[in-house]
Amino acid sequence: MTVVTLSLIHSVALSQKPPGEEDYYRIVTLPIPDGVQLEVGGMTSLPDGRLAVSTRRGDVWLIGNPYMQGSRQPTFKRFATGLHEPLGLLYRTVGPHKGELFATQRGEVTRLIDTDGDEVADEYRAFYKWPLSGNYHQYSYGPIPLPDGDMVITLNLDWVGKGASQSKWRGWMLKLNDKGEMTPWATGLRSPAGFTALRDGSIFYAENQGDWVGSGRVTHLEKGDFAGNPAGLRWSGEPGSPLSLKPEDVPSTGKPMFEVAKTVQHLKVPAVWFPHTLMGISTSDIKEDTTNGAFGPFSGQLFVGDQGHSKVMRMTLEKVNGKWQGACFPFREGLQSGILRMLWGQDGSMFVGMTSRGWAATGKSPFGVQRLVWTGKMPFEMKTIRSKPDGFEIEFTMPVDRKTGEDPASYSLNSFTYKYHSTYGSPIEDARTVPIRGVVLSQDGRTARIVADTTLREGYIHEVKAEGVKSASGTLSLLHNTGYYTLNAIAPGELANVPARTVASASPNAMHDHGAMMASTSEKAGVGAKATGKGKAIAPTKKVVASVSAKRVVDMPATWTNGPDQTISISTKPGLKFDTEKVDVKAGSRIKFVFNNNDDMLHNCVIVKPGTANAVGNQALKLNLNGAKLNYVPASADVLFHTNILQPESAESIYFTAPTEPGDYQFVCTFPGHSSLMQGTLRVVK
Ligand SMILES: [Cu+2]
Repeated sequence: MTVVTLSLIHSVALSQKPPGEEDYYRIVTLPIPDGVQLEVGGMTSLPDGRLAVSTRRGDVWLIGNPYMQGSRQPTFKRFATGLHEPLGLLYRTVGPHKGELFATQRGEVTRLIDTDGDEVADEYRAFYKWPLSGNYHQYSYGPIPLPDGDMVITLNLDWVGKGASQSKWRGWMLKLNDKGEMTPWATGLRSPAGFTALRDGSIFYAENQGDWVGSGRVTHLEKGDFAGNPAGLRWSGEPGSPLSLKPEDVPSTGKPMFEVAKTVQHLKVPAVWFPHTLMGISTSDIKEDTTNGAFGPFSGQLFVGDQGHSKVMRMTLEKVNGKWQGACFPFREGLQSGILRMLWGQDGSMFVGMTSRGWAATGKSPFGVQRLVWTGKMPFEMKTIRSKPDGFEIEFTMPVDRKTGEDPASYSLNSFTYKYHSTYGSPIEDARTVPIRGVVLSQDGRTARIVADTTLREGYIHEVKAEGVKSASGTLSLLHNTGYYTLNAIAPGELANVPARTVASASPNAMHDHGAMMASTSEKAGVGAKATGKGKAIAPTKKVVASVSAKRVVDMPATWTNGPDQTISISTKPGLKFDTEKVDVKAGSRIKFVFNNNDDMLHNCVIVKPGTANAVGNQALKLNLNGAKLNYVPASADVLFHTNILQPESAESIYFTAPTEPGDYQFVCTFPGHSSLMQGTLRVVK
């Protein structure tokens, strides 16, 4: 290990460029023959090392030599075809169907049987079926094997402007035995594309932001659990249902989920929240690291894919007072399409299966398979974060420098939560800075105990940053300096021996300061608006002045007695697009601008100066914890006008006077992950 570390330092010193993710995890792209639309829905490995991939187009491909050994190209053989969007594939290794491929189509789990050994399926046998409503959002996933030989599948909710369960068992996880007998396992699911069973049999599933889901999250599901979206409870009266909770038993109060769970029986809080846009935007597959070190220093931890941000994230778990909880961290971005599936290769590398049709992603390719390979270099990372009775303990992947590692100023802690309500998503709620009393660094420099100067808030997400910490050699900063720990329960144990701090940094002040910081950020947005002077001609009504900035005027100005000169209506299209590429307006004319969000996710529309859409989109990303509160609109002179973030199936009209200077102005959605794709031109003409 020492040798590895030294060689890394050597190479850094030579290049003078801080190492990036690519120095530790290489991406190897699998070449795909022309004509194969490999929109990966499911992925499994065969005992001989080949990959089997089911595609959303309905095919199953067997891919030989996926490791491209000896520089040979992979081979593709079509095993099955004509399936209905199979979003899961499993090679059975136990039981009476050992050696068969199981695919989950929209309406059934199907056994694909090759009777004559020519590696083409001859029989497609229904193993377990369920009804369909025909709604586009009725995705079905799995099966995932359990250690006891059973399997689980999950069924998405319909989308009808909100989540709905229009046919039986939508919104459920179902358990299947080898005879094809089904046991309803848990419900409250909304869009459960990824789930896994750990080696100990514990089942975890990943949820996507939506109605009743403030942010992405991973939840431990035991029999009879209710994971939060009430639509599936419609079927709780059916025979075999493990719970009798009804949709009307679940109040939409906007209180945090952990509060509501104190009174709603069966409601299960997540083990780990993945803060929306701070980590990713759409969780997908979950994989436990079973590589025993072949994939790097994270053995036993979990990796979670993200569809929209084309990246893989990392998650650690611990059990405190009988509850699962833990932290998530960034891991590796830059993959070529939207990640749906992850699979361990025989060499301990990770295959990543991707598709982005209709589910746009930052990766520009429509589909693909890539492999993440550990280069053998040790990344300087927070390996894990653990709860302590008076704070957190960070374990690093390598010893840290004593001076920066012991300095409280190298760290910061913030806590926050989300609303639990029928609305789509949630802003960050009740954010507070947690003052740090001190830091105790272990003798070997590998763990730092961060002691809070206030009682931690159970139930809240804790942002743990270690921005100032350097590696023992002093040359490296952390590859990723932030983790998010979901504190369902504060761990018991001994308090660290750190004396209370003196008056200068007493905790109540620190908390106040943070509130002031947030407020001033919002104010700045308003001040910036006035400073640009663009709102001058608008002469808004008094009500408008009181409620919105000059960049977002939602009532028609009183002086527009003849109404607007032009009304523009722009809508969204699936796949992160506006329905309008270009629209012309006359310089200085009065514009009513209607933005319709008829998509199934959140969007805004921001009108910016020519050529600045990408820059404004990037500034929006940097708003971090303040982003949602500010509608992802940065305080920038390049921003001329904007709508707020709009819920799905909602619209907002804003009024503005077009710039007097002709040019190709732009409109852009600055919701994180959208800005590079959701752009259009507002051409101002004489
Ligand atoms: Cu958007």
